[in-house]
Amino acid sequence: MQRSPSSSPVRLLSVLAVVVVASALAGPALAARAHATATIKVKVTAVEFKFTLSPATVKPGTVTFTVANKGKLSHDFKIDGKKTPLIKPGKSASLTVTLKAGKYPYLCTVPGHAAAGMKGTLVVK
Ligand SMILES: [Cu+2]
Repeated sequence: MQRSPSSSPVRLLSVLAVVVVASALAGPALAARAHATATIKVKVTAVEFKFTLSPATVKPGTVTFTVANKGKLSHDFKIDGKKTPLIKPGKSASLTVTLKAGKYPYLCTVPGHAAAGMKGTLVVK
């Protein structure tokens, strides 16, 4: 950038101020972009009385479960302390959790459903 000879100190200061503000705004945005990784998507199908997860194993990161209830009763899906609302037959809901490597049990919290088979373990590795 070439400075014109007529640049006054005041003008330089205001240019500096703009640069400072611009980098303050750009800083967090760039940091967020650098840390962002693609969200992993898992399709969950709920029926009486089981869940099918696709894929059944995921890498660590932010995982969005899209739970489709293809059964005839209402179901929900709970994993890592979070759960979807109760999902009516034919409806779906999604749930996003951030998972580290490990094994995460999941289940339907409607009484009796987990015991009947609506549970499993998601492996994150
Ligand atoms: Cu259920």
